[in-house]
This record gives sequence, structure tokens and C-alpha cells, in this order.
Amino acid sequence: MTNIQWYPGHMAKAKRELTEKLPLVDVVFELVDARVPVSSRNPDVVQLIQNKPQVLILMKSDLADPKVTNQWLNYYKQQNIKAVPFNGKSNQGIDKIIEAARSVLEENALKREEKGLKERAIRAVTVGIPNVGKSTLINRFAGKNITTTGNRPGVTKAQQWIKYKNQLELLDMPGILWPKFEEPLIGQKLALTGAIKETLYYKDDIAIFGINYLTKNYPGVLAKRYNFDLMLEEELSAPDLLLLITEKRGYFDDYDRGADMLLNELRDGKLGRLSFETLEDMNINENDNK
Ligand SMILES: Nc1nc2c(ncn2[C@@H]2O[C@H](COP(=O)(O)OP(=O)(O)OP(=O)(O)O)[C@@H](O)[C@H]2O)c(=O)[nH]1
Ligand SMILES: [Mg+2]
Repeated sequence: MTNIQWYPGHMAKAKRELTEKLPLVDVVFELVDARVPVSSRNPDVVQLIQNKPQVLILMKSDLADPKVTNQWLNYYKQQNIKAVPFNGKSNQGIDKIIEAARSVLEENALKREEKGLKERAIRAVTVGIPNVGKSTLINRFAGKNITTTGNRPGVTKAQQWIKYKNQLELLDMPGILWPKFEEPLIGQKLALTGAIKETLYYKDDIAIFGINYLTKNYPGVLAKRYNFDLMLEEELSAPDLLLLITEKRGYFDDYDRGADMLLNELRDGKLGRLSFETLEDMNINENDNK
């Protein structure tokens, strides 16, 4: 497995930009990938945003295993972290985010009232790692496509506020955070879910990583999708399974093409709703109170 790394310069710039935006907002929407809610979180965020109220938004929850997502939601509740599952592909759920923002800002609202200040729209900024759905969420608030989704960042433009029903104002420039992966496992999970540029890893490595996770945690999913005997999931090694899947698709021994197809289907949800990080995987006890 290649050791995937970001340039420290990127990281420093992203942090600086976020620090500049913070005084402008009441609340930070931290976007994570519901399928890998720990690995897709930059551990520096807590320190970066300091005491700013925060709502954790579990993006792509339509692709994640609902049972696993519920476990995470219970855990966040216990940890007093406000978390909302969200599907950027649907037209629903925005109000739940606003509700969550209101609830973390309750104290601020009371203070404003005491001071005799008028109620005003909540101001927010989104932060998250590449490809987590920042632009998608902003577009959902705007009710139209104002930022390009699936696009690379880099085009500088003036910062604007997107107004949502007089209730919320969202900065249209999301804070980009770079993932951290001192641990190869984090890099593998992020590559699998599509957060890392494809030129930075070998697709067959990541496909094999995915096959191993699926045969262990979701037995039968691969056999069903690629139409082979369930027994083979236990009998064959992950590389052999990749070869079998490649053959089943008629790509002969074009392993790379097979890996590419498998990764795309998995990311598109064609293998069903899957999560790649459970509380158990992360050695977190549901009743832990840190
Ligand atoms: N299924 C599903 N796909 C989503 C969701 N949110 C975003 N996507 C898809 O994920 C991809 C990346 O979304 P973007 O909104 O461009 O992500 P971003 O965080 O702005 O990415 P960068 O600008 O590269 O940092 C796009 O193909 C989106 O359509 C979601 O909730 N569910
Ligand atoms: Mg974007």
C-alpha cells in the first residue's frame, strides 16, 4: 500500500482559511462520511474551531448501513455531540440541520434576548475533507446549483452568504480539511469511499481491502452481486475473489478494470448500504463516557 500524504502546505492554508472564517459564524457544520465517520474526520477540527458550537453532519447516509449509523447516532448522543444523518441526493432533511443548529445555539439565543438584541438568522460554515459533500450541501441550502459538485477546489471567488428562508445564512466557501492518515487503515478506508484522488493509490490494493471487509462483515453481498457460490467467499483469498469478479464481468484477467468496476459499484451503492467503520471496529464501547 502506498503511503498517501498531503502536502503540509495545503494543510496549513486550509487551517488558516478556516480560522479566518470562524469569527463570522455562529456554528460550524462539520461534514463527515456516514460510512467512515471517524476516519473522515480531521482530528484537528476540535482544536481549530475551539468553543464554536458545532453540528456533525453524517453525509451520504443513503449509502451507509442504517444499523451502523444508528449505533453511531446513539454514541454521539451519549457524548453530547449533536449529529444529523443527511442525504445530499434527496430533497429532505435540511430542516433537521437547522433544528440541530438551533439546539446547539440555544444558549447564545438566550444571551441575545437578555441583551435585547433582535433574533437573526443563524450564520454557519461547512467544513470537511475532500469529496465529503460540502458543495452538495451548500447547493441544497441554495435550492439550486451555485457551486460545482464533484469538482476540484482552487478557483478563487468572492465569499458570499447563501440565505435559507430567513433562518440560516451559510458561507458559500466551505472549509477544506485534509484527512489525516498516519494509520494506513484510515487511508484505505478513505480511498475505498472515494475521498482520495485515484492517482494516489493502486486500485487493486483498495479493491482487495474492500473485498476483505465485505467478506468479513457483509458475507454474501459479493456472491449475490457477482453471481458466484457463497462458499467461495470463504474458500478464496481476496485477490482470487477479485480475479473471479473480474472474470464474472467478462473482463478476462484485466484485474485493474475489475478493481475499477468494483470500486465504482461499491461507491454508487450498487452493493447495498454499507458502512466500513463500526463502534466495534474502532474499539469504542457504546457506553463509554470520555
Ligand atoms: N449518495 C450520495 N452522494 C453524495 C451525497 N453528498 C454528496 N454526494 C456525491 O459525492 C460527490 C462529491 O460531492 P461534493 O459536494 O462535490 O463534495 P465536496 O466536499 O464539495 O468535494 P471537494 O470540493 O472536492 O472538496 C458528488 O458526486 C456528489 O454527488 C450524499 O449525501 N449521498
Ligand atoms: Mg466542493
